[in-house]
Amino acid sequence: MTRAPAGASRRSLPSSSSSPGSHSPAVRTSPVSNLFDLLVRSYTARGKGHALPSVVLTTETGQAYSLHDLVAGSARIAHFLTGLGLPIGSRIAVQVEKSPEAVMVYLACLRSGMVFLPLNTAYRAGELGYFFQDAAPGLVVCSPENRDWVQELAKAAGCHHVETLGSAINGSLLHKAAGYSDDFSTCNLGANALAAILYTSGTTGRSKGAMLTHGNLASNALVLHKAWHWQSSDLLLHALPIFHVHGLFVALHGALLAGAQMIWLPRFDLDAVFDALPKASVMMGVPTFYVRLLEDSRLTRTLVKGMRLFVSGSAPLLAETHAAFRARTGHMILERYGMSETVMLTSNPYKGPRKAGTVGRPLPDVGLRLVAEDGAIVRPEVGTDSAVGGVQVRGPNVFVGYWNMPEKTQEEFTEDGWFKTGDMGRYDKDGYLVLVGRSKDLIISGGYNVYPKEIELLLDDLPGVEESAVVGLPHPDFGEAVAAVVVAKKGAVVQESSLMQQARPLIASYKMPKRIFVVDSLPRNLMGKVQKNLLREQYAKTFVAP
Ligand code: MLC
Repeated sequence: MTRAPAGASRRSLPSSSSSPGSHSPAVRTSPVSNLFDLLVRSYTARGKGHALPSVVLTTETGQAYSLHDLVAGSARIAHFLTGLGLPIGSRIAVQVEKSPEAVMVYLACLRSGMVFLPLNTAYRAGELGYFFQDAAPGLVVCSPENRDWVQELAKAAGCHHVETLGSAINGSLLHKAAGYSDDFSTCNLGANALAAILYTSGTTGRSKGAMLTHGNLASNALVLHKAWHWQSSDLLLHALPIFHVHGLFVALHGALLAGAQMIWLPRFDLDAVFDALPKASVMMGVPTFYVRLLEDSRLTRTLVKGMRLFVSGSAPLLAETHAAFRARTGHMILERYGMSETVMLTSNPYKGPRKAGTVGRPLPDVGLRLVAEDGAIVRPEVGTDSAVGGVQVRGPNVFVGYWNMPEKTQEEFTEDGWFKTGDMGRYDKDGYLVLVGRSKDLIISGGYNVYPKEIELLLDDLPGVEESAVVGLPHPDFGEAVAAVVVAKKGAVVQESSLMQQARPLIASYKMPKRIFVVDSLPRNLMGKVQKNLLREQYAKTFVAP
């Protein structure tokens, strides 16, 4: 029987009635009862009749891990978790460097009925403290060097279990798990059991924990397996972080489900990526990856002749990057669209035209509709662009709600069960979705989401600051970069450099404004609202060459 963990406030499943103009398959729940079992069964099965690679992943230093290594390692950790006496559905908060052992922790959570809560390694104490207070984890796993201060935060949130995991197969977690058996009987709680909580920033400055079930993740992995023609002969170049949907679910699940191999890089390091590319067949990245590859003369057609698929997501890929990549390598990057709450929603086709500036069509099993301001459903129009509407989605991939936030959850779903993504889109003449903006105030920098409100609240609290406005400005490397415009309190003198210095220890570095402009006043409209569009125009050239 599935026990919903305390704090979980789930919405009920949407009805399956479809509206005209929407791509809306019947809502189905996944038949999978545990994602771990699905991945392992599938990995093993795909070996039959094929030369199944005995190695699942190889690290930068050449260490090879077999499926047995991952399964046995995760079994030992699962025993350790169970041995702590934590109730089923306990959150396991993990802020560690990327490593194969971190994957074992993830798999251990899936197997033991715990909920994996990955946290960006860039988060500072203030951010972690919030996540611990909100999610009330049963165990926190952190890097050995952070143990002291993380332990304090965990304790303050009522969590008394803190273990460490380093990237050199070190740390107390592995040490304590070492004595346990390599066999663990998977805890099958059913498709509706929570598998992970992913925190996403919010418009109010408060992050929300998106609750994803085994069924959500399994259904999406199965859909992508087919859509992108995964094969057991694939070698995935994995250079993404594993604390977000892209690296953790889309890339990792794809390779495991296919019985494929991975080259496991701790981060996107150009030299390591160029070393790995000639061996790889699939790479997934944020647009910054492709921009950086293009800036390097080592990127040639010959270098990537063994590749069959380059995927881009998490941020808009500029049409010029798409075109330049095609011209240089002969490859058309496949752009897709998703988010933490829904995993993947749309994709350009594997076979068929991949259109720059579009995110393709809804994936099978994903219901998608565009809703105009007056509530009318926007229909695709053959041969011409459609009107713009808010993107709403539903399907077995769509999360079950925000942790501890029933009201927010209710707000983000329509009465008939569609999730409002906050993105605005239109269909192009071929019915491909084009994202044209966001109804929510969001900056996407190098694939990371940053909500201005969070940074504004922080800046406003600094001594001498009266008010601030944070905007995203065009940036050649990160697509958009965070910038702040600040007004000083009467009589106070504030400077960019000292504001930077004070803010830096308080937030993740990717959220830090790359520039802070001090001005006399912010432009406001007649209603008194700050006109951020004027600020974006005024400072548009800050990071780009004139
Ligand atoms: C790093 N920096 C960034 C940044 N990443 N600044 C803005 N935006 C970013 N994304 C800053 C650091 O703070 C630091 O600043 C300096 O750049 C160098 O840091 P680094 O760690 O050496 O950077 P680098 O390794 O080059 O990382 C850049 C990157 C990385 C693009 C490779 O950010 C990355 O891997 N992004 C992927 C994000 C991702 O996986 N998103 C998926 C979300 S899931 P300073 O000042 O300290 O020197 C999702 C759903 C979906 O959105 O559809 O996929």
